[in-house]
Amino acid sequence: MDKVSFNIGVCLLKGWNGRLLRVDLTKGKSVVQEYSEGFARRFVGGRGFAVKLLWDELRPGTDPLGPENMIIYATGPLTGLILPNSGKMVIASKSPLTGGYADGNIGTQASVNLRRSGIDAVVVTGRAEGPSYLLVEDEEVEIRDATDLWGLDSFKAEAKLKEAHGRASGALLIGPSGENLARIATVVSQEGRAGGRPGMGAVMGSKNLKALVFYGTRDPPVADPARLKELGRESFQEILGKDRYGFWKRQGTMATVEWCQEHGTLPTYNYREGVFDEFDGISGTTMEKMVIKQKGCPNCNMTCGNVIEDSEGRESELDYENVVMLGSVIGLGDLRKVATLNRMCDELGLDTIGAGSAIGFAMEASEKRLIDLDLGWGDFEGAKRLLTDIAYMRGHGATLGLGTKAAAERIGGGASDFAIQVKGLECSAYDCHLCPGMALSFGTSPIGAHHKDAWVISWEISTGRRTEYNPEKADKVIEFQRIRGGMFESLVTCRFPWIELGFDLEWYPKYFEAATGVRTSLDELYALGDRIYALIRAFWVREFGGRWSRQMDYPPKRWFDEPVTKGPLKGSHLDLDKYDKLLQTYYDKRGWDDRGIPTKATMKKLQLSQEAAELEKYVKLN
Ligand code: PTT
Ligand code: SF4
Repeated sequence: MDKVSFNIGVCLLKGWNGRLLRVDLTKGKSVVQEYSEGFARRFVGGRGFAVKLLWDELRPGTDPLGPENMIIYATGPLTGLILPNSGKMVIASKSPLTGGYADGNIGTQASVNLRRSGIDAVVVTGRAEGPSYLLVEDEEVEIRDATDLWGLDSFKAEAKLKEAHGRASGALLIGPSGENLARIATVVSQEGRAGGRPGMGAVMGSKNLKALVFYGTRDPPVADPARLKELGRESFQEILGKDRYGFWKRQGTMATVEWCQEHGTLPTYNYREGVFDEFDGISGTTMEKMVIKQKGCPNCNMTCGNVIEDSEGRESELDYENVVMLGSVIGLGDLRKVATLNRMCDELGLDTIGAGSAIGFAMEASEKRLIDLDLGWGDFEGAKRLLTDIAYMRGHGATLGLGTKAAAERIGGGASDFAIQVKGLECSAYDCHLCPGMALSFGTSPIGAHHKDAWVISWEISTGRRTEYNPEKADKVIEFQRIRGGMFESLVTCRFPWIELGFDLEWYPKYFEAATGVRTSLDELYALGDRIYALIRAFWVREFGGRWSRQMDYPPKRWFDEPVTKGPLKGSHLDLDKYDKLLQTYYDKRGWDDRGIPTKATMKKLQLSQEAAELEKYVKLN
């Protein structure tokens, strides 16, 4: 197979390596390409790079599982620097689950190593003839045969790659679910990190790409190394001193289980209810007594991956989303059993949110006798079987592996009413029967129902206005989308120091300036977020054309039509008219029209006039 070398040479940009690696698996060729300073300044990195590349280069209507689709692995200017929580990258593509823009964020040594190999992002197109993996070792790039890795679970495949390329290498992999094109297959790394919920694993599988391995030994170029070192030292120290640090180290994201139960927002029985009678069995407090070790991403002193022994004596790394989606959503209240399902998802390369939602959906469909499947609530053995069937796309798994939206359409009989998704992506673990702001966040998330961009639920509940639909909620959603979906996804660094410990956001413009030499402010970084949001929206609209409508920004039907029957919010449900007005307020504030499409004036203000002209070929802009 093709092996090429590239010369690092002198990069005129500071903070960025200034290079993309382009790999065409059909031709077996790779080439390193320099990008312009304008591209770096306008789109910064990570999600910003990804959406611009997809917008410019992906022909609308491309089959997400066809060779022409692109998959992009993009770091940002902060990735891999000795700064808190900087071991992240974005994996993006056109989604086979939703048909729209998609990405995920993963923390892994692979991110740091990619930057240290002198490259900022890898763009993969084509389809290899047989199972392959990409190896980047400093200045050498090679597409290698992966026949002996194909079919292996992600843990076994990663162990083999580490054996071949050393423990310091970093790998991104798919499991059997990606190989078999399950649309809810994600990309995994380090036995418990995952990124790319909307089917990024299936895109890799469709390209016969089992893994990418990165190893690099040079520090990324930065403008002011001394200042950066000082900032790094001070900020790691500040994180250690935060009031919430001790509790965070004990429970990490798992503290949210009890909090959601208390506030009636813990999704239970496929989001029928917001409280779970057996929540104690899966809570952070229960987990604390079971933790055997903690794991995390590189460059992090908050290590949030809590590992426990599962019901079969194996290690399983837990997070809130994993536990709730494979616990209360499916009616299972035993943490060690939940951990077994979680470990299976990591091995098989299935997104735990998509998988838990698919199982909960199947349990309800079975209860309603819409499918011929004997699967009751909390049925652990049945859930195990179904997970395996989804990963291998066989039996009922072949339908459920398409995601709940497509599965419901295939099953019929009203099943769409209880498919808990937006734009085809399953909701993360927050029940919104009485959280209009969080429902708006799910509705307008740029990839489908993910909490990653605007997790406003904590603010919404703490301000005591769960039942109101006032414009402040739209403001809050936009504010969070700018910070989380724009800034963090483009600088590419973990948001947890800020959102979980109250680490000051003003650190980030300082890091950016020390790394790149470019003075910036939070407001400028938020404007970047708005540009990215408008372009992602343009991508969706270009793909969907006449099928696009504001209804695509609606949360699941269940939250409007079926009140919860117990807990503190008993009898509650969302109000469709009020939600629709809140959505309009959101559009108005963003400068989008009543179809949810950015206006010409908005595109111009965001320096997207050329992109607006392209979009006009598909839809008339206001
Ligand atoms: C993320 C989504 C989440 S969000 C979780 S737990 W979470 C689930 N994790 C999965 C998993 O594990 N295994 C698996 N097979 N599937 C999984 N699916 C689910 O995927 C993650 C942390 C977490 S834990 C969160 S919130 C934060 N997310 C960040 C983000 O999105 N951006 C950012 N700049 N910083 C973030 N920090 C936090 O990172 P997706 P990770 Mg993840 C095992 O990928 O597609 O975005 O979906 O990355 O390295 O595992 O760290 O309560
Ligand atoms: Fe990774 Fe958790 Fe650290 Fe964030 S806080 S960098 S997700 S280990």
